[in-house]
Amino acid sequence: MEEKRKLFSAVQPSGAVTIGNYIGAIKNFVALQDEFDCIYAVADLHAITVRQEPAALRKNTLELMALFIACGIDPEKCVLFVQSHVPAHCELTWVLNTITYPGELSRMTQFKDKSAKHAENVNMGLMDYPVLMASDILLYQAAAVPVGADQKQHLELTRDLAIRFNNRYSDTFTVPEPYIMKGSGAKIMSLADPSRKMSKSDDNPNGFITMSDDRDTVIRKCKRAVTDSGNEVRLSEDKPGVSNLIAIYGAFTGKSAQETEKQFEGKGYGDFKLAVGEAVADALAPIQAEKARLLKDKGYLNEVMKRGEETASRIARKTLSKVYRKVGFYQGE
Ligand code: ATP
Ligand code: LTN
Repeated sequence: MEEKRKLFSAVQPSGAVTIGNYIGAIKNFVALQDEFDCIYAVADLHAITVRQEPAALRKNTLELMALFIACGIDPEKCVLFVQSHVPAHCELTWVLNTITYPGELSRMTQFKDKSAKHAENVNMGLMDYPVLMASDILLYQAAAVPVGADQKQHLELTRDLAIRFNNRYSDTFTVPEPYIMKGSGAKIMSLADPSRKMSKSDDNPNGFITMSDDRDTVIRKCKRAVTDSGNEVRLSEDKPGVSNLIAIYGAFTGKSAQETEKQFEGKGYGDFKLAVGEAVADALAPIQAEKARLLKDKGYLNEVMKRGEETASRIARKTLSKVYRKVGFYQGE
């Protein structure tokens, strides 16, 4: 049997998952599970680079695992695990740190944004975040990494580190390709300010829709979404608010921008926003129901995580021991 190419991605359990995370990342995780050998992690080590309430982090980890499965990731086809359960992630990070330059990390956009946002807690972990992310990917020899557009810079660093290591110590890592959706789905913007990305850590909850928002909340947030002057539903650079809603509508209904423009020809923003809200709420309802059902069966979720941990550890160990051998760590002879 021909071996499929490997794919890795992760989401942080750092709060309520937004429809931006879903459209930019999780939806693709589901779509790619037949084409690739997929490994998906709950990135709790990454999450603590900004302060987390311990009880909330524990709860969010379990919830994210349930959400992955509720969205359609099949634990029989994919490896699903929690990052901190596999120590190799930290171990490889240490080695990769020794071939990473501080300047490469301090100029990362996410580091600059998050340092500004969490000025009271600019820690080394926040700066080292992309090296941990590179370790996640390289441990599994992933060829493809589905992420939203905001992670492109981190993927470039991952590629640089893989190439640098391979050149210094001989071929060890697969150099991964980012898998970023084409079009506007790769970066869903805030409903309150379409010049900024939709983010779960936004202080204004009207900016984002979470995967657990109820129907009324979803419809209210869509109705309130900032749109542009005029009243024509049309995809255009000078209509960032409407274009963003067209992308969201498309992601949940499968309709292209042209189809949506046609559907709402001659109708105003009001009708369109209501339709977006209803489409999102309709799509979220079954996911929410399935997630609630899964959360009642903690035994099952724990078992999935355990199985994932075992498979992930096995693959990761193999790469790590290769790395340790190449850098010259004595491993018994
Ligand atoms: P925060 O917004 O708090 O910084 P985040 O949501 O960006 O966190 P993650 O939970 O790690 O961080 O993101 C998970 C995945 O969702 C990543 O692949 C990321 O690129 C993608 N993603 C995040 N926000 C968006 C967005 N607005 N549009 C599309 N994809 C997104
Ligand atoms: N930093 C990512 C989450 C993440 C990730 C990864 C994504 C952690 N490790 C490895 C892809 C591959 C984010 O989306 N904010």
